[in-house]
Amino acid sequence: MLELKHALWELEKVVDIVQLDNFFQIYLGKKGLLNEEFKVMIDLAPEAKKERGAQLSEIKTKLTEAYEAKQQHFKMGQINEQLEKDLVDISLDATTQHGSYSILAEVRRDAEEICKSMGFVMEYGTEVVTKFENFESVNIPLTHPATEMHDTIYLNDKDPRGENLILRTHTSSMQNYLIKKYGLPLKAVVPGRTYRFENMDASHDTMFYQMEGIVIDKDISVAHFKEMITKLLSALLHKNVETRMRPWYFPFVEPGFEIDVRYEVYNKETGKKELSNWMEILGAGMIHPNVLKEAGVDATQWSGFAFGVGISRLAAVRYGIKDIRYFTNGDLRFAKSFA
Ligand code: FA5
Repeated sequence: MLELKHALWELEKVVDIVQLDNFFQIYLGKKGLLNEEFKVMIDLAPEAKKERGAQLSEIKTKLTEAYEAKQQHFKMGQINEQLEKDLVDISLDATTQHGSYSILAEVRRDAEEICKSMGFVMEYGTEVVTKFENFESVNIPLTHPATEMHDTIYLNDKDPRGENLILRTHTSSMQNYLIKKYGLPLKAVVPGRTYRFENMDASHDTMFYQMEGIVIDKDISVAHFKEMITKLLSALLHKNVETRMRPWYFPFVEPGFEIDVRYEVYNKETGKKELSNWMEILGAGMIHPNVLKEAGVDATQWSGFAFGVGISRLAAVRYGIKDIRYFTNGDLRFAKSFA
């Protein structure tokens, strides 16, 4: 005769889903012991039938509950096992380096940090600008031959004046915006991409990085600029540099100059230290009164200097790279050699 206690004891011994299926067939299945008992019960006297019927119903309920609980237990076990197998470790191993900055990005980030430590505020600005921002706001009339110095890349989209937007040819496009945004005195830098329709060569690319610097205050002189730029370039090039100023024409400065640098190098052949050749690295000058006026500044009260340094050329000097086009030609062998 089927007893609940015995059946539960049997269930307890079951250790996997296959044994559980067998258990079900033996006890709870269509041809299982419980149904057999129900069949036998039909022949009993009414009183005994009632009593046995109640007993069997209780056995059926309790056994089914216990069976289902065990079934659930095995299912959860299977799910957990699967989850363990499918587990993806999304944490990165902090001891291994995954990727690295390009050297151009590294020099730009360095420049940003150095300038911040020297008290400059920093803005990136936009690469798509109006002709007003790129030219007129910095004293370059659109008919001026200087626009040809910056062979410009035009976009189809138009600005509110109905003129085609352009890709900025220099970061000086931000000068007017910076003065209006921050007011005076001002000490700001703008690192970022610039674009020109250039004849490409080892020191000219069509996309290159510049960093604009602008300082406006009372009684600012060329001496302030020379002192600051020598310190900035030495920090950026990781060596003490000598700077030289050559008079140069930029419509947005007066006087204007180009800055060359030279520094000590080791000559492998002679085994002696010597000075490198002068290398042009940036344009600069005292901000033209027209640029100040255009931004609403009283040019009789305030003065300042601005500079635009070629980050791509700086990176080339710092790492001894002969051709700046390596930075943008996507050659992985070059990128990996600095990773
Ligand atoms: C300018 O772009 C001026 N806006 C700089 C300036 C700012 C002058 C503020 C005065 C006051 P220039 O065209 O010379 O000037 O460019 C400045 C620097 O950008 C250059 O010295 C050079 O380092 C870099 N540069 C210019 N053209 C290229 C190019 N095609 N490829 C790579 N670097 C370039």
